[in-house]
Amino acid sequence: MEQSRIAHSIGIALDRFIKNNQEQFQYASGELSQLLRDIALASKVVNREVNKAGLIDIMGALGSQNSGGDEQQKLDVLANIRFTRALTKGGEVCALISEESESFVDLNNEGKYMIAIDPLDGSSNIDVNVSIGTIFSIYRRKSPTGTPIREEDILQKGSEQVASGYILYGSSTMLVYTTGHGVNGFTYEPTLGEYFLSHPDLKMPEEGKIFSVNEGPANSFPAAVKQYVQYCKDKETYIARYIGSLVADFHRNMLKGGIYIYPANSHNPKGKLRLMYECNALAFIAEQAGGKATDGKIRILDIQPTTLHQRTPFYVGSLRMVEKAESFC
Ligand code: P6P
Repeated sequence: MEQSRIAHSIGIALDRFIKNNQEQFQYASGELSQLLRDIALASKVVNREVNKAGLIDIMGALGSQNSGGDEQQKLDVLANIRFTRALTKGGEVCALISEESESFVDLNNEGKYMIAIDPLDGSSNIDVNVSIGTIFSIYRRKSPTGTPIREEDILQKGSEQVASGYILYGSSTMLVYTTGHGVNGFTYEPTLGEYFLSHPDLKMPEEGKIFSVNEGPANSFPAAVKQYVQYCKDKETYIARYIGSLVADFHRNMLKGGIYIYPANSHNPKGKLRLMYECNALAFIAEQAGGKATDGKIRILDIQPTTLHQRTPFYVGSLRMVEKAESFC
C-alpha cells in the first residue's frame, strides 16, 4: 500500500523532515537518515568552498586527471575528500564509488550501504562561475555485513537504489532527493547553516518546451537523434537551453519541464555521462517526479552495470518528451 505522505510544511528544516519521514525508509533503523544528514553536512562545507573559489586559490586545474581522464579541478578533489570523509565517519557506508577514484573505495565491512557519487559534476564550469553540482546514489549492500565487499555490492542496477539526490550550487544552493516516496527540494540558508523545505513533493511537468543538448558533435549523432532535434527545432514553441552542467540542466527541466539528451557521438560512442554516479541518481529522481529516463531504448534503472565508470547515452526529462524522443529511436 502506498505509504501515507506526511504533510510537508514549507520551511521545515531538513533534519526535522528526515526524522518525520524516517518510517518511510524501508529499513527504518536510522542509518539511512544519518547518511542523508552526513551528505547534507558535507555539501555545506563544499558549498562554502565553491562560494569562496573566487577569493582563494582553489580554482583551476590540478594538472591531474580522474578515472575518466577528465582534467581534475582543485575543487573536485576537495569535494571528493569532504564527501568521502563525511561518509566514512558515520560508519554506515561499506564502499564508495566516485568519479574521482579509479576503483571503489573500501570503507567499512560493517557498513550496510554503498554510495556512488560524483562529488562535483560540471567542475570545468567553476572558473567561469557557472552552477555546478553533486550527484549521489545510495544502495543497500547485498552481501552480509561484517564480510568483505563483493562485486554484487558495487555493480547494482539503478532500480536497487534506496535513495538518490543532487546538490545544485547555483544562485542558491539546493538539495533535492528521493527515498522512493516522491521528491523533495530543500534550499540552503547560509546565515543559519540549514536546509529548509522549499519544493515539497516536486513533480516534473509531463510535457515541456525545452530541449537541452550540446549540438557541437551533432554531425556524428545517431540519425534518430538528428531527426528528434530537428523535430524540436521545427516546433515553434520549443526553445533550446544548454548550460553544460548536468545538474543545472536537469534541475531546470525538473521545475519547468523539458528534455536533456546526451547521445552517443563520435567522441563518445557510448555517450559521455556515467551510469553509476550521474545517470542512475537522476533517473530515480526523474521517475519519482513523474518523468522518464532511458538510454534511448532501455530504462536507465534497468541497465545492469558491468564496470564502475561505464558511460551511457542519456535521455531524461518530461515523460511525453522522452517518449517522443524514443519514438525516433
Ligand atoms: P559537453 C560536465 O563535464 C558534464 O559531465 C555534465 O555536467 C554536462 O552536462 C556535460 O558533461 C557537458 O558535456 O560535452 O556538452 O561539454
